[in-house]
Amino acid sequence: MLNQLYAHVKKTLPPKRYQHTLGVVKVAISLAKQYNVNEHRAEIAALLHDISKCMTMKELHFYVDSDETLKYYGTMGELLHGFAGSVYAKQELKIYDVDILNAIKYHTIGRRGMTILEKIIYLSDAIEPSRNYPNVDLIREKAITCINEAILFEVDKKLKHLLDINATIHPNTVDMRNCIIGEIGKN
Ligand code: DGI
Ligand code: FE
Ligand code: FE
Repeated sequence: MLNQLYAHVKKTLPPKRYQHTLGVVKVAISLAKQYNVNEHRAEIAALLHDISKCMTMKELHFYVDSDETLKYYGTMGELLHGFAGSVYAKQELKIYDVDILNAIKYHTIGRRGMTILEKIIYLSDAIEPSRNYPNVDLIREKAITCINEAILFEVDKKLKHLLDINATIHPNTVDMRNCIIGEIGKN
């Protein structure tokens, strides 16, 4: 079953995107060990997180459900691929584990109250070995000691970039940040 999933992802994604996916799998398995999360579930979620990344807008809209929030951001493929990916994983690949499906769904924009598996996939995506941006090594170090602090650092970097380029900011991204700050306060 796992071998078949790897073959399917390899066939579906261009080589560079597949290499990125393998990087996310590697980091996600190591973080799963670190945070006592089931490694098999982390592997599947990481493997499938970008399965819809290369879909056309038409394909994306075929899979995305009519989520209220997405109505306002539905023209942006970047923000849709996680949502489409989770529906695709369920419908086409028969993945029924809700935590895995949510980890795929929210890996780009996050959400309030993420589970540890969702956080692992979100962060692994941002720090896998081929990612290269200022302070990525600092986030990699923080990921080992405190996943919330690592995510906060990464989200702040992302928000600054989105503000710089005058992009719309999805409310989930802000919700995730507020929620993580609350969780860090309780540590
Ligand atoms: O699919 P990947 O490239 O591996 O990574 P990803 O799923 O995190 O997608 C990254 C893209 O998502 C990047 O171009 C920034 C964009 N993004 C994330 N949150 C927001 C956002 N774009 C906008 N406009 N608003 C957001 O809140
Ligand atoms: Fe993605
Ligand atoms: Fe990714």
